[in-house]
Amino acid sequence: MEYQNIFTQIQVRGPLEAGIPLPRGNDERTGKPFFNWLAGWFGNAQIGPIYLGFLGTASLLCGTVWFVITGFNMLASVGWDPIQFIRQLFWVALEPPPAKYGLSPFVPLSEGGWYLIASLFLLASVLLWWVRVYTRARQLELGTHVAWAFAAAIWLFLVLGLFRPILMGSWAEAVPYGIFPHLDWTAALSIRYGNLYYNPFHCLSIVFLYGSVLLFAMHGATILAVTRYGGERELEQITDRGTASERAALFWRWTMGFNATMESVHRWAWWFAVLTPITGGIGILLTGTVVDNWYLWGIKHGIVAPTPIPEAWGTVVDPALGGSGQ
Ligand code: 07D
Repeated sequence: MEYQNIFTQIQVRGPLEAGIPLPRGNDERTGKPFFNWLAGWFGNAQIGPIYLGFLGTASLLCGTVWFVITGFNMLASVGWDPIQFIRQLFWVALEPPPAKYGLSPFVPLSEGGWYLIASLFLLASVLLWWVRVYTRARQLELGTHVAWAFAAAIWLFLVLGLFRPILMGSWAEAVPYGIFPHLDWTAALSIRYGNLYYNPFHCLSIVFLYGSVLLFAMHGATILAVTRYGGERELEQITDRGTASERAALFWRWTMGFNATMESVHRWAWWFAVLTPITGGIGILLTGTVVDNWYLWGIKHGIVAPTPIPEAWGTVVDPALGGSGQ
């Protein structure tokens, strides 16, 4: 018999439990807990109880308002036809106001006013959820690492929807709500500012994104490989290094000459994940504000290998400068 699997196979079911009383009080819990076999494949089989509190409830309410405003605008855009709504779900959007309104908060509802209202609720929802994550961690007397990692993602979210539009002087710069429309927005931004691939912060962000994926796969695989020696009890292995962590460490020293420790691998993972949106946010903040064309910026700084341009084409001029290219 071998212990090798993708899904969790062992579902330990003790009595349903509500969790320890919290040292700081304020630990109300909502809902009667129950077991779910399918949930047990992916994590703990016990669902609930959940803590909602004021912040959680307010955040969910604001999120729902954003969701409903966005959904109804999308439905209106297909003439209130539910069939078309489903058929075109991937294409419909709630778009920000056009550039002529600048940063005005007073925009006709049908021209982006709804977008601004919805965005305000989304902002409130995300920020309230952050405070909830922070306060729950404090209540449990944990570190606040999850909250700060979430803050890094919120930094990119704020750059995309608030800081950059403000610096550019127009809400039109914000990202539309919609599945393909938000992807079209990324493509349009990349083309408009001379190809985002040449933005070094986009490069860095990709390094950390792919790096996070690689680290996650390496760490997940390593721990699964040593669970037969109790390796998934990582804390015990940190404080009293057992045969599982010894083997895991040796495996990596054998294969690549270096090993992270049972503790440091989590710091690697946290920093790689957090640096993805931090560097990304810097890159987006610079786009159109400090740098108008990343391709020309790349040529200027010797990053882009100069492509021989046929004589007849003349010099390349930043299209944003209104040059004709001679
Ligand atoms: C988006 C922000 C935090 C989100 C929060 C959540 C809700 C509620 C509601 C569920 C993820 C808010 C909550 C909204 C949800 C319900 C109901 C975090 C986010 C707080 N790129 N690119 C990146 C690659 C190209 C472009 C990052 C690769 C093209 C733009 C990442 C490629 C073009 C932007 C990345 C590639 C282009 C990015 C995102 C390959 C045109 C950004 C990191 C292989 C398509 C963003 C600096 C992240 C950024 C970004 C990867 C190509 C455009 C590293 C692998 C050349 C405009 N790209 N990209 O963590 O930061 O996102 O850029 O081609 O803005 Mg890119």
